[in-house]
Amino acid sequence: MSKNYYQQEIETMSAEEMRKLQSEKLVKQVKHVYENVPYYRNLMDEKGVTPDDIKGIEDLHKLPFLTKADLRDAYPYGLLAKPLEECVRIQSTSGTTGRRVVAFYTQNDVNLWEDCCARAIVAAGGTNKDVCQVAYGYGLFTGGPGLNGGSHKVGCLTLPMSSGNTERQIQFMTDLSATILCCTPSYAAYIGETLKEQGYKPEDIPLKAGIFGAEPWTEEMRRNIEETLGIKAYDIYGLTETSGPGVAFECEEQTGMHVNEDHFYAEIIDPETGEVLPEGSKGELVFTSLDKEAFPLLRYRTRDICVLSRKKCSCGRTLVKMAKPMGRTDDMLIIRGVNVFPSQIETVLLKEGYEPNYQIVVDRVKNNDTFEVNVEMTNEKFTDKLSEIIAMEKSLANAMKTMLGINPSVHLLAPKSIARSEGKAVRVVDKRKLV
Ligand code: DLL
Repeated sequence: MSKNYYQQEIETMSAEEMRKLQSEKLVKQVKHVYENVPYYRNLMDEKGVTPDDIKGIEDLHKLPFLTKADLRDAYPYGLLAKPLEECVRIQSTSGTTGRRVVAFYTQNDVNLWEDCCARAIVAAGGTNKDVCQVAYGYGLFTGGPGLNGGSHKVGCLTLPMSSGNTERQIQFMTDLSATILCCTPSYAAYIGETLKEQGYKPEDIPLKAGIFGAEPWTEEMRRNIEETLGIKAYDIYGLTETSGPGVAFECEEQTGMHVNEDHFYAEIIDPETGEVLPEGSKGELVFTSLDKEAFPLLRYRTRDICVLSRKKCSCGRTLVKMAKPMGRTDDMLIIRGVNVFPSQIETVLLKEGYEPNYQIVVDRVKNNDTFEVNVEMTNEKFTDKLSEIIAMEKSLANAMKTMLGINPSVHLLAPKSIARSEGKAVRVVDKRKLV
């Protein structure tokens, strides 16, 4: 049995004790939100629910859901539950202003978030003897700051690398003998391949573990990364709305991620009817943050399709486990760790004077996402001069990069060359087979 706990009492708490703790926190949290977030109070009033109706977790289903559309409506301060003077940080998702989620944190929120990440690092075998290389993006994205904070809490020597500059990643990794790597699985695979090309064998690489998440990845990819880097690869899940990485993390059993359910209560619902489904059912994952102060979301619909399990885990943790997300209920793509909605591409095309006749093609070549956008030229823009076409492609790619934060390769096609569909247009061809 594993002794790798960061907060053993919580991580191995009995189901009854956990439910009691969650119930106490929920009652307090609902009062806090009702009193301080007029937006959510209105939703509760519309449903005819008051804080007095919520006596424990068994009453959670009475509360209204929150969706990404609510976050957009309430942007930027409408869901804030603490005065700005008490907030010390924001983090945000990638995307346009319209899609952007801005999450606020008090110092206590940051502290609890970092605890969640510390649990993940310890579950991956991390101690204060480790050198933890954080190669998630730093800045508004939650990956870098979250794992950085967790790594400090564990007492690892933290290398705040951020993503990119692979040569430098390898240099620091080898010179400083990094033992834990935190980044997206696709970047881990890319680092692995580069190391291999440079002649490194798994036994020459100092790493022992990796904590990879922020995008879907398969068991095949896990095996591939584990073999190339000579490590054990652990999954980690989270979203900006609930604070970031560390909502759930994998233990040595590697059969799903333990949800930090003392902070985030998980439900699975039928995405069509909103009905709560029993354990083991596949449906949309919904989270309630039980003790976040500044940005506490109640019954937030993640759009991730998932399954929960309370099967006993050999690591000794009693925290409920979530399977790897099995897709989404919306059309969001995650390309190189960045959230991309087809509607964003459409917005750029219309702004730049194109018709919305396009197709996004995503693939994974050598473990790296490729991102192509095929766009029809309009009759007005049509030209057969190569230099003009190249210039137009470049300018469109730049406009998309500004909108999305990542660079697509844009191909202009002759008018009417993208097949018209009789039903829904096929806007996305995802060849990565991630689930
Ligand atoms: O991706 C937070 C994060 C950072 C998680 C670093 C793990 C590691 P967002 O950018 O808001 O936040 O994207 C959240 O990414 O709803 C899922 O669809 C997807 N996602 C996150 N982790 C995983 C994972 C961060 N382990 C969205 N497997 C979520 C599959 C994941 N999908």
